[in-house]
Amino acid sequence: MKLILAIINNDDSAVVSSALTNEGFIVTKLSTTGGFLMVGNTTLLVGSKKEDVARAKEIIRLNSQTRKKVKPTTMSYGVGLHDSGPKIEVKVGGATIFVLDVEETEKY
Ligand code: 2BA
Repeated sequence: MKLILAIINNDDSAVVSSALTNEGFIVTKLSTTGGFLMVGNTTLLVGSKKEDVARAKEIIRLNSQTRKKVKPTTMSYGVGLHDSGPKIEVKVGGATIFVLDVEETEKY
C-alpha cells in the first residue's frame, strides 16, 4: 500500500480529484497553503495499491497545468494597496507528488 500526497493548484483540484475518483481511487482533499507564494493550494491524499500508483500519477499529470505567478518581493510588503513594488515571476508546477510507503491501514 502507498500513500500519494499530491499538491495541486487550486484551479485544477476539482478536475484532478474527479478524474481520480472516476477511475476508482479514493481521495481526501486538504486545503493547504504554499509557504513561498502564501496562496492556497490543494493537497490530495490518495491511498493506493502499489501497482496503481503509476496510473494515479498519470491522471494527476494529465489534469494539472503549470502556471506563472507573480510574487511581490519582501521590499514591496507593507505598502498598502499599491501594486507598484518589485515582483518576481515564478513557475508553479501543475502538481508536486510524494509517494510514501504505508505500513498499515485499517477501516472500521
Ligand atoms: P509554494 O511554496 O507557494 O511555491 C510556489 C512556487 O514558487 C514553486 O512552485 C516554485 O516554483 C517557487 N518556489 C517555492 N519555494 C521557493 C524558494 N524557496 N525559492 C524560489 N522559488 C521558490 P512548485 O515547486 O511547483 O510548488 C508548488 C507548491 O507545491 C508549493 O507552493 C508548495 O506548496 C508545494 N511544494 C512544492 N515542493 C515542495 C516540497 N519539496 N515540499 C513541500 N511542499 C512542496
